[in-house]
Parts: sequence; structure tokens; C-alpha cells
Amino acid sequence: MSWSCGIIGLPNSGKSTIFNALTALTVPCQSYPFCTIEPNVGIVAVPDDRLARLSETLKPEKVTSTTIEFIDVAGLIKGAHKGEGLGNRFLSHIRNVDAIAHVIRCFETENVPHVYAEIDPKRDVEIVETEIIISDLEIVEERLAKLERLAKVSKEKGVKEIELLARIKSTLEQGSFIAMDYFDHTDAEIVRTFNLITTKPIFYVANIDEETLEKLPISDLEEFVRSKNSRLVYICGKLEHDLINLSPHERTSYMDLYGITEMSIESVIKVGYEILGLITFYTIVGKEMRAWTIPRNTTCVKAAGKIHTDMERGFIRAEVINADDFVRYGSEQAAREHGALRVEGKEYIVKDGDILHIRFNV
Ligand SMILES: Nc1nc2c(ncn2[C@@H]2O[C@H](COP(=O)(O)OP(=O)(O)OP(=O)(O)O)[C@@H](O)[C@H]2O)c(=O)[nH]1
Ligand SMILES: [Mg+2]
Repeated sequence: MSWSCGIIGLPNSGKSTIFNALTALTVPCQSYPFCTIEPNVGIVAVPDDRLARLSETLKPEKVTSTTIEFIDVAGLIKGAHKGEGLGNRFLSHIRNVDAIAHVIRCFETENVPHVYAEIDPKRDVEIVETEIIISDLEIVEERLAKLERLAKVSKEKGVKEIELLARIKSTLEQGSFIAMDYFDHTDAEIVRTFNLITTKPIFYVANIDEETLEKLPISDLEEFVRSKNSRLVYICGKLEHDLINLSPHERTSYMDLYGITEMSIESVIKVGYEILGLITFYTIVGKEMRAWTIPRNTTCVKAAGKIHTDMERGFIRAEVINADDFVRYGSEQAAREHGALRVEGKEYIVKDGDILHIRFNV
């Protein structure tokens, strides 16, 4: 799996509808609040045009895409930390994800009651985020209390953790999420182990009606999301859910009709890769072509380790061809003849779209 994404938002904001549109599953989504109680988990193959072009060129027996996991949980309401609605314990199901999609209700329909009567995206975001902050604070306080008890026995125990938790606590108490770039690399590694939702990259999903499409973008919401230094994706949740199971041809004609240029899975994946700083590389081993996801600025030897630990341990060199060159020349041999194959060492920084052939010896 390349990365995982937790879906949060108010009840009836359309989280499960969007989860279905993203995963082509059919979990219940009904017009009453708290329809979702237990989390829904779905794994999706990442649509990848480049991989499709490569496999058309090479015609391998097997093509393996990278995958993304989506987790749809219950809705949060004001006072969830005091047990309102379904409380906040269910957030434990998304504490290990890599990124968070916050679904904002922008669609208007009388058939689906809004938990706070009228549509007000900014208010809704603030309600949900306040509950997330309080839930993280509870975790930070519990962990601090435990470490402080331990510190009484052994002075050195957990000094660094206590310092970091205290810093985080003070930021959360001011009502802010945690910006990970304030921590150096070593501290960030420790902070990640706390599994706090407020430390994860977050993007916003405006769930809109098809009528709203013509009036996009929603300027004050764009402004709001920009002020949070984040990204906004528009999804017609209900419409897409209806389109997902149509044949590709039928789907394209409906998309043209509504003026939708790409399905939400594509926009969500683009934003996710961007905010997580991820890139894709490829391998062709025997009859299998495969896509891999790694963080930007990964060295070749670390990328090799992603494929197999032996490849990292016994790394000798990598032969690298850019995927576009491979398609242009039609084969590894032809790419080599045109000088498009490079030999790179351990410290080479892998680029998006590289095809790697790792030479190793163990
Ligand atoms: N008109 C319209 N209705 C929508 C849209 N998205 C979701 N709905 C409807 O809103 C209702 C609630 O959707 P869900 O996906 O169950 O919402 P949820 O956020 O998962 O709700 P909980 O599980 O209760 O937290 C359902 O009846 C959906 O059909 C939309 O874009 N337009
Ligand atoms: Mg739901």
C-alpha cells in the first residue's frame, strides 16, 4: 500500500457516499445522521496513465498498481469529547493513517437534514476540528501523565518525549493543529509515533451538488482553505457514487453532460501525492510490471529496499530509464541504443516516472 487516508466530517456530510465513489464499494449511506457506526475500509488501485502506457508498450503478463486505503468513520459533532453523538473513541481507527480528508457539506437538500440546520462550511469545519484537537489533547495529556510518573523513578526516562508533548499540548490548547515542519528530523520521527490526527497532512473535500458545479469555485471557502495552507477538492458525492458503476463509455458521456473533467479518485490522488510529497517509480521484473510509491528525495538504495531488503543490502547499481523514454523508444534495448539508459549509484535521487532495474548481490 502506498498511503492511507482517513475521512472525517460532520454526520450527513456525505463521507460514506464519497467513500463509495472513491472505492466503488457500496457501504450504507442514508439520510439520517450517524448512519456509519463501525469504520468502513476500502483499498483502491491507483489509476496511473503512465503505467497504462508502459503496459501497452511492453504487454507484460502482470501489471501491479500501487494502492491507497480509505477509512470512513462515524461523524463528529460538537461535544463529541463529552460523549455527544457517537463520542470520539472511533477516531482510534484513523490514528495510523498518512493523510486526512475532511468532507465539508456544501450540498443543499431538504431530504437530508443538516445536523446544525443550515449549510455553513466554515462553522462545520471549526466544529469538527475543535473536536479533533480536544481528542488529541486527551491523548497527549494521558501520555504526559504516564511519562511524568515514570520520570519520578528514572530521571532520564522520556525526557525528549515529555518536552515534545509539552510543546504540542501548548499548541493544541491555543486551538491550532501541529505544523510538522517546526520539528527537526529526529523530533518529527518521535512526534509521528504519538499518532495525533492534528499532526497529519489534511485536505478538504467540498461535497457539492451538480447544480453548484457551474458556480465554482466557492471563493470564500477557497480563501478559508488557503488560509490553512491546505488544498480543496470539489466532489459531487452523490452523482459520482451513481456514476462509478457505469461502463466507462456511459460514465464519460455523463461526465461530459455535467462538465466533470475527472473522477474524484483522480483529484484526491493528485492532492494526496502532493501534500504527502510522494512520487511513483516502476520496475519490470520477468513478466511483471509494477508501480511503487516513495517519498520525494528518496535515494536509489532506499527505493531498492522498498522492493526487497536484499536489494538494499546487496545494492550494486541501478539502470534507469524514464517511463516516457521507454514508451517513446518501445523497449529497453532501443532506449539503451538511444542513450536513454543511465547507470546510477546508491545516492542517486529517484525521480517521478523512473523505471529502475536494480543490480544487487547477496
Ligand atoms: N443531494 C445530495 N445528497 C447527498 C450528497 N452526498 C451525500 N448525499 C446524501 O446525504 C445522505 C448522507 O450521506 P452519507 O454519505 O451517509 O453521510 P455521512 O457523512 O457518511 O454520514 P454519517 O455516516 O451519518 O456520519 C445520504 O442520503 C446521501 O445520499 C450530494 O452530493 N448531494
Ligand atoms: Mg457514513
